[in-house]
Amino acid sequence: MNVLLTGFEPFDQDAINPSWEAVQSLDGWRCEGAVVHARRISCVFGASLRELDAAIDEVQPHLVLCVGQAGGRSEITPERVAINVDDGRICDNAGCQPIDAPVVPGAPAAYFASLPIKAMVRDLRAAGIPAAVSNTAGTFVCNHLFFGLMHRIASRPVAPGMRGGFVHIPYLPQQVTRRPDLAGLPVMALETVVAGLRIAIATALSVREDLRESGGQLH
Ligand code: PCA
Repeated sequence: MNVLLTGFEPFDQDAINPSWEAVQSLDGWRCEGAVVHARRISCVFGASLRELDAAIDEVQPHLVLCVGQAGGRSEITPERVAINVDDGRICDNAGCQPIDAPVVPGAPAAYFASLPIKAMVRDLRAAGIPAAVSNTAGTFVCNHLFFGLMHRIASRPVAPGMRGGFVHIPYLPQQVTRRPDLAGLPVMALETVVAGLRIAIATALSVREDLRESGGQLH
C-alpha cells in the first residue's frame, strides 16, 4: 500500500517552506504496512493540480496527505473542508491572482476530508504536540490543491476506498527570525512537525471511524 505525502515549494517572501522541509524527510518511511512517497508541489494555481494528478497516477496511493504552511498558526491543523473557490490575497509563484474563480467549474461547492481529523488531533495532543481541527484551509493554493485532491478522489479514485486530506503547519523558527515583519509569530520546530506528520499518517491509516468529539469553533 502506498501513501502520497506532498509539501509545497516556498512562496511569497519565504526562502523555505516548512511543509516540504518536513515532508521530504519522510520519503520512504514505512508505516502500518504502507510506504510513504514524498513529492514537492508548485505553489501555482492549476499547475499544482496537474502535478498532484501525475503523482497520484505514478504512486497509486490509497491515502494522500497534502501539507502546507499556515504562517501565524501555532498548531498542526488537519483541515475539515475544501471549498470550490480560488481567491488570492497575494499572487501565486507564477504571478497569478484569481479572484472568486472556481477550482473546478461545475464541481460541488465543497468536499470534506476523508480522514479521521478528530482522532488525528487527539493522537497529536497525546504526544504533546499542539493540534486542532481547522474549519478553513483558506482560498489560496493550499485550498486549491486540497479541493483538487478531493475532486480527484470523488471522480477518479485509484482504488475504491482511496482517502485524502490536508494538514496545515506553523512557521519554522528560522523563518520568523529571518524576517523582522514576522517577529513574535508562533513557530514549531522541524523535528516536532515531522513527529506530528508521522502520527497523523499512522492515525489516518489505522482509524476508519472518526471520534465523536467537538472540534468546532464559535467564529
Ligand atoms: N501555504 C499556502 C500555499 C502553499 C503553502 O504552503 C496556503 O496555505 O494556501
